[in-house]
Amino acid sequence: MDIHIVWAIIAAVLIIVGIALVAFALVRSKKANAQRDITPAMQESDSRSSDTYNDVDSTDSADDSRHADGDAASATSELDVPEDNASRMHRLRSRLSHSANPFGKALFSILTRDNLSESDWEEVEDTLLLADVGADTAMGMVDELRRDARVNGAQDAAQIQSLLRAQLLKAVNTDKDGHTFDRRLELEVTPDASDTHVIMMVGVNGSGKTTTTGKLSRLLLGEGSQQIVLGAADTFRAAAADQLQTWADRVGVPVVRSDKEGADPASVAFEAAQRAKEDNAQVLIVDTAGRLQNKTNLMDELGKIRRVVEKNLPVGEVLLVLDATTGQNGMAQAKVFAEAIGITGIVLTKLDGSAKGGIVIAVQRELGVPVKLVGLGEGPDDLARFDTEGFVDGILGE
Ligand SMILES: Nc1nc2c(ncn2[C@@H]2O[C@H](COP(=O)(O)OP(=O)(O)OP(=O)(O)O)[C@@H](O)[C@H]2O)c(=O)[nH]1
Ligand SMILES: [Mg+2]
Repeated sequence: MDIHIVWAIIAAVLIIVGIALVAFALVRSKKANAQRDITPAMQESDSRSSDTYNDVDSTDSADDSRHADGDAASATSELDVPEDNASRMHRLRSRLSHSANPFGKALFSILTRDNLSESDWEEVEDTLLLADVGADTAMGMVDELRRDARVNGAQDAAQIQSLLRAQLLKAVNTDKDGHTFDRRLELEVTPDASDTHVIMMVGVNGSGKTTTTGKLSRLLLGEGSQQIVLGAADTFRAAAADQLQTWADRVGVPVVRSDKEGADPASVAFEAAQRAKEDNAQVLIVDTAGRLQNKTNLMDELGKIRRVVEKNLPVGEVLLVLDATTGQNGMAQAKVFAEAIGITGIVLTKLDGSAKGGIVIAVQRELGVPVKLVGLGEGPDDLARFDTEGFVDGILGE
């Protein structure tokens, strides 16, 4: 065949292939544009996370799930809707009252005896001690009950019952100096919508920090918070960030994290604060490690996390997460945290598995800060605001 004809055929084939490739590329780009129109926010957040968070990943779980099927509406419906507040309170109130050791019943049966003797009063004190209310509080309550009984001349059972209830409410609601506790979270005390409120979770390992971080984000979403960011500043265990991510994915909350085990937790916390600030989020919750090589390291690290977060945002709340089943042992650890970094409130977890309800009174008196939240189970919505009356009713066995 003539060489010119061969070249002409090759040129024709190349031109056809070229045209086909250009047509294919045009169809692809048209499809991509259509996709972008459906989820503009998604694209914005993607470019943000790849531009700004190279070392520390910022994963926007809601956006990721939208990527997966390219259908924003169906992805949204896959997210959990946290339980609303009224139903949560109703469900957990009875669990809270059952968690309290009904030592009030025992007290009541002693107090309704005729002519209380010295040994009866000792029995009252022992009952309080057994319920873990702490020695000082037990003595104080006995003194007040004795005085009240004399002053009021309480004779009949109903009178004694209401006296006891008032005493217990006072013990649960006031600190050592008689000041009434304010159980509101800082974000409710200064509810300026333009502010980002930072909550740091601290406590020994296994107390329930990560679980509570997840549950708290659900509780706040259920109460109407629009945007929450989580910071996975526990880099001691690689799995810790995954654990937090799982919680976040369920409600579509972004997590700022590092996948490197042993990464600097303070830098994760710093990035998290930066992201929360840039996003104008209402709340940033920072999960921290409960264990390091030693106690001093842990306290130093928590201090550093706090300082770097405060370069961007003030830390309004430091919640100490305490396992109620550890009783008086947990108290010693709690004091170390309180002294080293200062705390603004307590989350008492695993109250569902504890019959030592008196620990609420003891820990508040000892640390001088209120129990703001209680964990009442392993379910995602098993976290509640502490409800004093429900709790005291439980103590009284009502
Ligand atoms: N029954 C019950 N279990 C709880 C509660 N809160 C947490 N837990 C369980 O306690 C265990 C430890 O919880 P985590 O949230 O991992 O504890 P942590 O403080 O983050 O632990 P580290 O990350 O190791 O420091 C998990 O199995 C939780 O399900 C609660 O209120 N009730
Ligand atoms: Mg944890």
